[in-house]
Amino acid sequence: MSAVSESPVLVRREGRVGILTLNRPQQLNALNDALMDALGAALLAFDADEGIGAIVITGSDKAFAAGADIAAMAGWTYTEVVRDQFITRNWETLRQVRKPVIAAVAGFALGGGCELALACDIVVAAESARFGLPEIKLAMLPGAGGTQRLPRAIGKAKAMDLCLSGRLMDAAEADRLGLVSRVVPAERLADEALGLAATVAGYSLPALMSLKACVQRAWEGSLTEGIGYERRELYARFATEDAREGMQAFLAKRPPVFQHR
Ligand code: DAK
Repeated sequence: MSAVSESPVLVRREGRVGILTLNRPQQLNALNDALMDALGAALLAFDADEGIGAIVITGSDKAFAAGADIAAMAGWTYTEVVRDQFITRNWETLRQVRKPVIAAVAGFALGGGCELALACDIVVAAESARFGLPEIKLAMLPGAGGTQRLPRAIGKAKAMDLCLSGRLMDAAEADRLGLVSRVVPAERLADEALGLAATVAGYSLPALMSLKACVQRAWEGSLTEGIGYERRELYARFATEDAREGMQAFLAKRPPVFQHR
């Protein structure tokens, strides 16, 4: 995927799809504060942009991201981490994004890089993708949601295996366990991810945001609460012009024209 500017995160758009490319290739896209700040700012800008319906986050052929930047992190003290709120300040901005976010992963997605992919809504993996939470090898632990999202994604037994052994898993295993949405040949990754994003971004934006929020409820909350939330969100669809258009277009046997309201 080409890009228009040089920074830790390259930003471009194709139609209604916003594309963010992690861009520290010499460090295998290791995540430092500058990169996470840039990523957060770009995510929020796309989320606020009426012309964007879905967002893709990708890396290089060799690495989506090989984790937090160990060189940067090595000097941090406990006091600094707590005082500066590293995680809440710039590592969890992705949680605020209401539009669908697709991770397009080739190569290493380790530590914070794996956690970043886990926090996306859809993960399209190249056959070259390698996932893992190897923080234990540094006497650390996955601290950007990994100990919580990985068990939810693949179950406790597999999550414990990965976290406690620090081993990597290939794309086929990640697919089998449900960590990724689909696996594609490496040379097809960009086309598959962008094609999927374009399809998603073509749907009604309010419906997409509502649907994403419903599935997040299932991921994070109880069934009873989730069913109630889903019901209210369904009722709310009937207040939108797009739902009327979608159903009328179906009945008239024509493609819908969504106005995203
Ligand atoms: N940080 C910094 N540099 C990294 C890096 C990383 N995570 N991963 C790779 N690099 C650098 C290497 O040092 C090397 O730099 P030069 O020597 O060329 O200067 C360059 O990228 C190429 O890497 P390799 O030479 O090692 O390449 P290989 O193909 O041989 O090996 C590898 C690839 C991915 C297997 C290997 O580089 C590796 O094991 N990397 C470390 C993976 C890892 O341990 N990841 C977990 C990091 S801990 C937090 C939030 C989240 C986290 C922490 C705090 N707060 C907000 C407080 C998360 C923690 C983590 O992710």
